Amino acid sequence: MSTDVTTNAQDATAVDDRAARTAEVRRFAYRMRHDVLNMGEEQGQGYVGQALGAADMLAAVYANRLRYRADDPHWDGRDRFLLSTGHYAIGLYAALAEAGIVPLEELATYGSDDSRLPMSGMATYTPGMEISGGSLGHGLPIAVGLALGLRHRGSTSRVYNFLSDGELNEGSTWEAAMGAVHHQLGHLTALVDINALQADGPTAGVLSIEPIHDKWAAFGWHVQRVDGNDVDAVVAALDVADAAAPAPQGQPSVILCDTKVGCGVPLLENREKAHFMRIDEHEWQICREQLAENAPEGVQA
Ligand SMILES: Cc1ncc(C[n+]2csc(CCOP(=O)(O)OP(=O)(O)O)c2C)c(N)n1
Ligand SMILES: [Mg+2]
Repeated sequence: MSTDVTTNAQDATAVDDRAARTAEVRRFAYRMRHDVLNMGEEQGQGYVGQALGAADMLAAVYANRLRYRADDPHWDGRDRFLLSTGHYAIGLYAALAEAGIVPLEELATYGSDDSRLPMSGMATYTPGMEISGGSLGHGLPIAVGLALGLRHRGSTSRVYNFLSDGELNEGSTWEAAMGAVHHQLGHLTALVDINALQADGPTAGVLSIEPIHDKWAAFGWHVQRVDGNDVDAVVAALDVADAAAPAPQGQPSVILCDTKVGCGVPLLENREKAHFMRIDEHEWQICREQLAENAPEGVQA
């Protein structure tokens, strides 16, 4: 059976179903966070903080927006979701599993030898992983080329690029941002996880990106900035982005999402050395219990 999640801009805005969609996104994100904790425990460490922080963004795309067929990850009519940040793979695996593209039970193999789910995202290993993203700053350039190619072929697929605030320090990102506007790639949406963190410390200290709304706007993008852990706001922003450029010819959109590292698990929200977290054996269960305390309606805690 094919799961064809189809929500084009016209359908989404014509039908006032946003409350139902956001409720589903919340449940999806909650299950993703559980998956992330389970995968993290397999390794005892990892990029758990980013995955928990970005879960609402990923869920808003996968549970609400993206067109895909779970049983046919290479279906030509699919929307493309490009994860620039290979180290966020643990978060995308959770989304792919909840979307039915990767079997849920396979998450237990995360990071082990011969697994299809390596610690850094690899397109050749994992169904639904469109690009290998370890070298930062390449996602948006690839997205621009892909969006151009799809339009050339007459496709109506949209292209989403997920990138991090650290990637806004990369010159290649801004070359691509310029190219997207030059080529009027209206079917391209960039989602930036602004978690204010990088490997070497806070983004503000490494190389400040502000005023980031104005920079994207100056490059000619349609810009929105939202709380990336406010599911209503992210879902609404995706609706606006698609409605702003419903066709493959127009203004590309960027949604700047301010997120909290470790979101949903207070024990991890204020952790030092949050880029690559080491979590003690006894802490995983505490994390799960803390997450369950805020389970959304309709899911089993
Ligand atoms: C081109 C490139 N330069 C440097 C690195 C090393 N590196 C890995 S993660 C990272 C931090 C990037 O910032 P961000 O993605 O915002 O970090 P996070 O929020 O995950 O802590 C860096 C510099 C890399 N992978 N690729
Ligand atoms: Mg960051």
